[in-house]
Amino acid sequence: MTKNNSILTVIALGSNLGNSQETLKLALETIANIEGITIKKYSSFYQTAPIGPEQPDYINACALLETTLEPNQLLQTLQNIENKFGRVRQERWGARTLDLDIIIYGDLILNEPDLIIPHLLMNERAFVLIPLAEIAPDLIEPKSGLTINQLLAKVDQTGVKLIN
Ligand code: A4P
Ligand code: MG
Repeated sequence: MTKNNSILTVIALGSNLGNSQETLKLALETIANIEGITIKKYSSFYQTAPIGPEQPDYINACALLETTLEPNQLLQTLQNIENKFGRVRQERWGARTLDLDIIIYGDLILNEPDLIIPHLLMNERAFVLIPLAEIAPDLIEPKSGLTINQLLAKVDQTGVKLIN
């Protein structure tokens, strides 16, 4: 917890349809303008091989936020932004113009039908852990108690390339 009861939070950004780099930039600007959210840091953009059905490569990034929004308010806010960017939900894990996931919310562990925090698959996904290690290597993932760098050491890091 930091001042004003704001919570240190991580979100992951992904896109693999349209101009994905532009989409992520605009999404970060949109998030930065939301009352109750401050972006502390954001990572470089990475080109990543798709996990799931055959589809184009993704552009992925992570951002470290401070927020006074409750987890469900934050989810709703991020979903509104996804919708604004023209996201149409089709097949699970399929291609999308913008995907915004809550990865970590302070030390909260939450298991609700529509919101699981920390993100269920973050510890297996190099496309989340590599960008996150760039901005918050020593942050602790509350379920495992391990740092991002420790989690990263356990995953296959192939298929994730830094974009210059
Ligand atoms: N939901 C539950 N927990 C969360 C959370 N922590 N953050 C619920 C955000 N949403 C959460 O998500 C489905 C529902 O998950 C939401 O309605 C919310 O209530 P969605 O975004 O509509 O659908 P999805 O993203 O297709 O499903 P899912 O299971 O969230 O997929 P992922 O895990 O987001 O994976 N490969 C690469 N290289 N890079 C990627 O970014 N992304 C995916 C999507 C697959 N392969 C990828 C990438
Ligand atoms: Mg999602």
